[in-house]
Amino acid sequence: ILIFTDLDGSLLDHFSYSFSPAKPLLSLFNEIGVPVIPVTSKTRAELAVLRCELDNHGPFVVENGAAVFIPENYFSSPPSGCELIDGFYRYQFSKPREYWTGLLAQQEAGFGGEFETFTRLGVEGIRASTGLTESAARQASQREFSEPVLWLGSDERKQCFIETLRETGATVLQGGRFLHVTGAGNKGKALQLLTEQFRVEYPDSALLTIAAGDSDNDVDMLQVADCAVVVRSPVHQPPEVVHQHLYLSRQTGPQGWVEGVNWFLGAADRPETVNSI
Ligand code: 2M8
Ligand code: MG
Ligand code: MG
Repeated sequence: ILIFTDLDGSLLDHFSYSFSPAKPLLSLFNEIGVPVIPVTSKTRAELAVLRCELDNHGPFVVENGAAVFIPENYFSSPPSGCELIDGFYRYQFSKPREYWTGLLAQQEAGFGGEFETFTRLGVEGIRASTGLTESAARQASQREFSEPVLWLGSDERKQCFIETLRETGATVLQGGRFLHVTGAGNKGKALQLLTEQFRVEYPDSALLTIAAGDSDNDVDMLQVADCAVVVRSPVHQPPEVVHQHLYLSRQTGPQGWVEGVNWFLGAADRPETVNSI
């Protein structure tokens, strides 16, 4: 079993960023050797801190699938197409952040005043719009492959903005709070790349992939996993996912995460928690 998970709004509470309700299940997975792989909008700097807190030491995916990081000695042979950086093999799907901030600067002409970028928000602006602590906001600001955008205008104009950016070759993904402007990668491609590495490493194991996420930017990942856990959000509608093995949690955030993962592991304790969309 491989578990691929979104962080914000899924394993971490949307408001408090706590994962306390999931601690017992995470410890169990650590003990029995089930990898829990973060696949997130967050940066490498944020993951460096969070992985320690989560006692998580395996591969991880940053900035919405823009890059995959695999600890140097995690697999017996180095994955192809990767570069060794700071003790990790890095597979990069996207161009660097500067490319996307440049593209966004060009949108000022048509959409001036309707959006803010992380660059312009700065650490204080990021703190204010996310509720992160100052140090966590600073880590969130250290982006390498993408630029989050805070949309200020109407929903209709937002669609127009997204389409305009897509025409220029950007990938635009909706997270819990921000639009993420990045390159060719997405969370689904990242899941497939990592699953392939595990298959090469363990050719005789039948690998089952479970993915968990709460937002539109998780759909690509939910769709390519064998089992999809949609974690209910306290602030927005569940994303639309078409999947044969789908579970929509009743509870939100980490409680919903535990509920959904347990459902697929056959450990759901109350049959009435069954749900589907
Ligand atoms: C941003 O990501 C979330 C993910 O859904 C969002 O779009 O709301 C990112 O900037 C991430 O780096 C940051 O930690 C998070 C905080 O809420 O917001
Ligand atoms: Mg999320
Ligand atoms: Mg996320």
